[in-house]
Amino acid sequence: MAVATGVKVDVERFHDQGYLVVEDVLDVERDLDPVVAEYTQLLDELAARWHAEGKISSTHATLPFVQRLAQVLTEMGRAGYAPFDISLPFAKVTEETPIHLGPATFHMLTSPRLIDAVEQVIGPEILSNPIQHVRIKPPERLLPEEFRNSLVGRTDWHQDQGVALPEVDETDMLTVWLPVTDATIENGCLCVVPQSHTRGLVTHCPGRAEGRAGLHIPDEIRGTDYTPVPIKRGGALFLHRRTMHAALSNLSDGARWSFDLRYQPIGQPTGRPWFPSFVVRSRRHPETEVHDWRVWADLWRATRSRLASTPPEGKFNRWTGQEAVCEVA
Ligand SMILES: O=C(O)CCC(=O)C(=O)O
Ligand SMILES: [Fe+2]
Repeated sequence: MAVATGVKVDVERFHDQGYLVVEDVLDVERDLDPVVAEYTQLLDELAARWHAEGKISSTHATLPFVQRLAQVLTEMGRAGYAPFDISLPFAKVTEETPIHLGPATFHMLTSPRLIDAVEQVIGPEILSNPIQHVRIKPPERLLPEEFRNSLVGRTDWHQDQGVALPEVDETDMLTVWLPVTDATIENGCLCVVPQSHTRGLVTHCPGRAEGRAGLHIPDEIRGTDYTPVPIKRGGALFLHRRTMHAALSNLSDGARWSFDLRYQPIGQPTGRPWFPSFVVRSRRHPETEVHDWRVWADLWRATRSRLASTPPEGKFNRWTGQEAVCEVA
C-alpha cells in the first residue's frame, strides 16, 4: 500500500542504540516488486546463456526463483553469483567483469522516501557510497560448502568501518539494509550488538580460524549478547558504521534476500576510493543530483574500464592477521 506521509526516524534512538528499524520506508509494489522482476529476468537471461554455452545442464526454467538460483549457482560455482551483485570485485577486474546495473535497482537506491529518512540522520547533502551489495541467499541446505560466504551464506560478525579503509573512520557513513523478502530468524535476519558503536573500532581478523569465511570480530572481543532484528519487506535497518552485526544462516525453504547500501555526507571519503560514488540529494546544488539510472550505470562501467587497465594499489582493508587476538583465534 502506498503511504503518502513521510517516515519519522527516531534519530536519538539510532544514536543511542547504534541501530534502528525504520518500517515502511519503501513501497513494496512501487520500489521492491520491480527489483524482483528485474532479477527474475536477469536469472532467466543468465540461465539461458549459460545453458547455451554448455556451462549448466538445464535452464531450470520450471523452478521457482530461489530454487532456480540455487541450482544454477551449484552448477556454476562461485563465479555464478557475480552478475547479480551491484559492485565489482577488488581484484582482477576486466572489461567483461559482470555487475548488475538495472533501473529498478537504481530507483530503489534513490527512492525519495528512503532518502528522506536518510536525510534525518546525516543531513541534506547526501552521497551514495559505493560499498553496496545484493545478498540473495537460497536455503543453506541447497548450496555446496564453497558458498558459505556473506553474499550467499551467513555473515560473520563485523563493523562496517572495520571492512573499509581507515579514511572512512571520521565520516558519518550510514549503512541502510533493505530486505527484499521478509527477514526472519529462520531465514537469516541480521543480528546486532546494541550500543556496540560506542566501543570504538575493534580488531577484525582474517578468516583463517575454523568456520570463518572472511574478516570477522573474534568472539572474545564481541562477547555473547546480541539481538536478532527481523524486518518485514518495505522496512530498513539503519546501522551506525561501528555497530557490530552479523547474519544468521538461512535455514528456511525460501529466499533470504537483501540489499545493503550506504550513504554519507557529500565531501567525505567513502572507504573504497577506487569505486564511484554519486550525489543522491543536494539541497545546496540540486543540479549535481543523479536521477538517470544510465548515468549511474555508466559510472560503474567507466570504473570497470579504469580498473581493468589500472588495478587499485595497496590493501583493501587495514588488518594484517598479526594482531595478538587473531593469532589465538
Ligand atoms: O545481509 C548480510 O548478510 C550482511 C549485511 C551487512 O553486513 C551490512 O549490511 O553491512
Ligand atoms: Fe556489514
